[in-house]
Amino acid sequence: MSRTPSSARPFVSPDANGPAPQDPSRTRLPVLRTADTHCPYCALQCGMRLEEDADGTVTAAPRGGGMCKKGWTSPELLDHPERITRPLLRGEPVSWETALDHVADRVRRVQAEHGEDAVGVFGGGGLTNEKVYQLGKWTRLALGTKHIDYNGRFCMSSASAALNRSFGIDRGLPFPAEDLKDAEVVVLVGANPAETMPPFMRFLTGAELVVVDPRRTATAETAQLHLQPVPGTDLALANGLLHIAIEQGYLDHDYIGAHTTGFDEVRQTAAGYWPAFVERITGVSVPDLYAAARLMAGKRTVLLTARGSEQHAKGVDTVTAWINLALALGLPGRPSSGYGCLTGQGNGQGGREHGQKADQLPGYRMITDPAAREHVAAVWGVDPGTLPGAGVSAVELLRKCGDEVKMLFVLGSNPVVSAPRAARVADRLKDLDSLVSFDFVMSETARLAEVVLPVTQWAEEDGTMTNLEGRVIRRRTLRPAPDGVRSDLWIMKELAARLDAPGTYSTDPEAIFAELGRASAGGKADYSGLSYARLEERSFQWPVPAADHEGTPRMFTDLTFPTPDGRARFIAVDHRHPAERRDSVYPLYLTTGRILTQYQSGAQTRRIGSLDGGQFLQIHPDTAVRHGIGDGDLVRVTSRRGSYTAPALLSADIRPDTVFSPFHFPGAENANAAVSDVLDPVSRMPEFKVCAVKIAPAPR
Ligand SMILES: Nc1nc2c(c(=O)[nH]1)N[C@H]1C(S)=C(S)[C@@H](COP(=O)(O)OP(=O)(O)OC[C@H]3O[C@@H](n4cnc5c(=O)[nH]c(N)nc54)[C@H](O)[C@@H]3O)O[C@H]1N2
Ligand SMILES: Nc1nc2c(c(=O)[nH]1)N[C@H]1C(S)=C(S)[C@@H](COP(=O)(O)OP(=O)(O)OC[C@H]3O[C@@H](n4cnc5c(=O)[nH]c(N)nc54)[C@H](O)[C@@H]3O)O[C@H]1N2
Ligand code: SF4
Ligand SMILES: [Mo]
Repeated sequence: MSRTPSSARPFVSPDANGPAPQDPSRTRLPVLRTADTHCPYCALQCGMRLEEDADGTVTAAPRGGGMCKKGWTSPELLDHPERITRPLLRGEPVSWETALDHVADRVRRVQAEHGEDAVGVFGGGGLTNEKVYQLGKWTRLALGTKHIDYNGRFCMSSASAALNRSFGIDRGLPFPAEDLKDAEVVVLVGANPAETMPPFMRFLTGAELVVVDPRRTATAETAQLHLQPVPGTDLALANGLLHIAIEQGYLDHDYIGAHTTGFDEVRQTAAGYWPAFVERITGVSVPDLYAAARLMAGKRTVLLTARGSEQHAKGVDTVTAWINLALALGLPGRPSSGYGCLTGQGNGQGGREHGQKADQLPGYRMITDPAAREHVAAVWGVDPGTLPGAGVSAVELLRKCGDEVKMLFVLGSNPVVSAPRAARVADRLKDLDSLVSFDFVMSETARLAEVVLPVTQWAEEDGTMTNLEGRVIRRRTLRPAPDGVRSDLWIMKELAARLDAPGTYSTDPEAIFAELGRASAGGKADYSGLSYARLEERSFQWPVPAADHEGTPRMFTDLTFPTPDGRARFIAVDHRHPAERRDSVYPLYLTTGRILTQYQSGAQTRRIGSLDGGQFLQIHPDTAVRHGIGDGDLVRVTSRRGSYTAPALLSADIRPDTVFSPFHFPGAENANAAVSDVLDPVSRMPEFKVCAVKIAPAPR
């Protein structure tokens, strides 16, 4: 196990992350087939060419742009020995007939006894648009339940809610990433792209960088200015920067007057955020606050937030505070300027638009809106009255398991590892009458399932994904799936047939995409002008409301916003402390995140031999000494909810009051055993990025 987090190494270049070393004794055979597709992992969706040799070996290489180590090694999972290729019923291989009949029978029995809402669905932001769309339809029509939500609730939900509130629309980046090359200043708030999307760093080489992160990360290494706040204090920081901007006359009054509402209240709130007061809350020095504000003023500045700033019980208000700052400086809509949020999962953007959110219908419509219900019901050929209402958010859905919810379908997520308060989540799932997992490996969640259904991987399917720029791109099949494996779409169709469900279900992604287009027409995320034929030529950024529409690379360029009055909204927000503060019993803050070589719950990347990186606890040397902990010692990290163990990685790159672990590792090493499940009141995002812990040496 390598204990060196990649953040301990300075960032060199995206190419330093790949290609994976080839076996020199292996002579390349003739190429059997190729496919131009995109990486299976993060929201950057790097363009990738797959080649299959005559002996079945698949290799991946970038198409023009870059790729990180995870992309280069992604084909290793296709023929992995741990890949599942037969349905499993209580761990025993069975035929598809048996498995599907069993699942349909379970649904009928659970619903007959406990009602339709006793069945739930937990989806994922890595699923294609076609899967997400059909999943939302299948849940509402075939299962007839309101209980659907997905892991994007853990990911994007705070930024989504804030974007909708301030701008009236939720597209992570309102401009192409290329535009960042012309920005003069980029502020990265709680984002570590040098590890989480390395090729993205090439867009940032022209600008002065300000990084806001409690750790000196590989990204912070490249910055002109690194602000190192206490976790959970970004809101105060943003309000403090606005205070200075007002005091120093950095505001764009014409912009504020003509294109926004609500500034007066925000100005009053900001007045209370004196620099010395902000320094006391955040730990960022007054001179650094002034330096940051000065850097941004009067320039083409882009503020970008990611999970560090968003995964808090006040995540929505924190993002709002950064948007307020951007509006006050007159940035959104101006060239190479503005606010954006870095989406995380492969289809994190499309995954939040087409109906797997508890309160949502396709095209970013709300399920509680009568007009939206009518439109979508007409496309689905059903009466609007038959559509269920809004369900509950991901954490709340998991909490209901074994209680109100008796049966759960999970696809595209591994919540036993990735959900907060993970031990309790596992207990809840064990309390279900039936857990059904669609996956291609035995994830920790699949291990608890009554039925596991083996599905295709990215190189074996067609579809579309919507990347972090709102760009709709094509996933293309390289080769058919192994014997025994079926697509997520096929399983939905088969189960719908067994349940005599209303509506039609398809296994053809192109046909589903066409239907998705109709369902999204007139919605905020309008895909109705797109078709596979058009996507054959190039990618398009939504909205694309007509077949001759060229897409929308840049939003708000005329300085109007899709709010009722056409103006962006300032919303006054105040700082609150994290739900748990440090005290004498739990004297440290735990924050969590990612390392370059592992992806999410690790279900995929932990199985790839050439990807290294194990669990660790990043800890300041002074803090380690106080606790009698040496480099490499095993440490037990305990919160009010639970504990995990990790080897210590002594590093002066982290604040002395804070420790950090990645969340990619299961079992005794699972950081989410300790993490808090307190939720943001608006987005229902759990507070992944800060809780109070104590640490002690653990016996080996
Ligand atoms: N290698 C790799 N890449 C990935 C993923 C992966 O699992 N592995 N996952 C993808 C997904 S789904 C996502 S959502 C993105 C996430 O991408 P990022 O948001 O860049 O990743 P994180 O590591 O979760 O968090 C970023 C930083 O936030 C800092 N942070 C912690 N607490 C705070 C705080 O209170 N304030 C501030 N300002 N910063 C804080 C952490 O120290 C961390 O360096 O990455 C995507 N890319
Ligand atoms: N402590 C802490 N916890 C966190 C975070 C954090 O920063 N700190 N970040 C949160 C964030 S931002 C996210 S996005 C979540 C992610 O965490 P998870 O939701 O657990 O995401 P993955 O690990 O990507 O799980 C995807 C699962 O679905 C399978 N899969 C992949 N593609 C498909 C498909 O097309 N169909 C089907 N049926 N299965 C598929 C994979 O094999 C894997 O088992 O974790 C959250 N958890
Ligand atoms: S940066 Fe993201 S999309 Fe690109 S190769 Fe790495 S994991 Fe894949
Ligand atoms: Mo995410």
